[in-house]
Amino acid sequence: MDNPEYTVYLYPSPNSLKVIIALEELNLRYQTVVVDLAEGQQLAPAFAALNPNRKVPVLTAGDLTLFESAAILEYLATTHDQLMGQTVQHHWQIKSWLYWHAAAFGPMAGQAHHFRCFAPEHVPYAVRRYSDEMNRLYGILEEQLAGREWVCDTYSIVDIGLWPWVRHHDWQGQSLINFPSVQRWADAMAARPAAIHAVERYPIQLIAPHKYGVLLNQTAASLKASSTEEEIN
Ligand SMILES: N[C@@H](CCC(=O)N[C@@H](CS)C(=O)NCC(=O)O)C(=O)O
Repeated sequence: MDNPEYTVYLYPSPNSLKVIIALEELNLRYQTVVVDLAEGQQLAPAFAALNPNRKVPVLTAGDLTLFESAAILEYLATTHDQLMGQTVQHHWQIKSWLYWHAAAFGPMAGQAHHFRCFAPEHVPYAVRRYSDEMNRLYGILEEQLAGREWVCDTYSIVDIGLWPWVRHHDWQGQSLINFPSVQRWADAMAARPAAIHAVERYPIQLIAPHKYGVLLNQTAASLKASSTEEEIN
């Protein structure tokens, strides 16, 4: 593609999917670079220069480099003046829910996935803790969606941020039978062309258990060592 406005560094995972859905909804031109997390490409100095936290997604737009999926969603919505409400009050309501998604729903879902599906040892306390917390959060989302088409009334980046996690509610130990408004909303999200495109183009890619090491054994010292190693080579 000639001179796309945006480059997305991604791995087919919920956080990366959000960015693709937003770009598609906004009808923007972008290119993608897959960062192979299983091979530890996120730890390479060239990637650490884009995101000091060494995780995907990252978005670049000219001289600007952004990390954290919620910041990227907010940037795209604000820059293109869409998906972020029309009034000041609505805008801040959307921000509250965006932060809720980034600080509560997403991280707790990630921990639930980890302890329920991927942890090398079974830890009943952690499974219960994160499954219960997800159940509580689905209850909050259900209350919010009852009588509303979208989380903040009109379609927004909050819907885009939440849906890639809700798609995997079973990994979080939840059934949407208990959350009928969430089910109705998730079906509506799944039917949007932007979401259809994103999941077809980037189907979730699970990392093979024998490759978990690179994800699970990161410490400050190991990150430092990986940057030094790559610099020498
Ligand atoms: N809060 C971050 C989370 C990003 C994140 O956890 N990305 C994962 C993939 S979904 C990752 O890059 N993991 C690589 C690693 O942990 O080494 C966001 O919303 O962008």
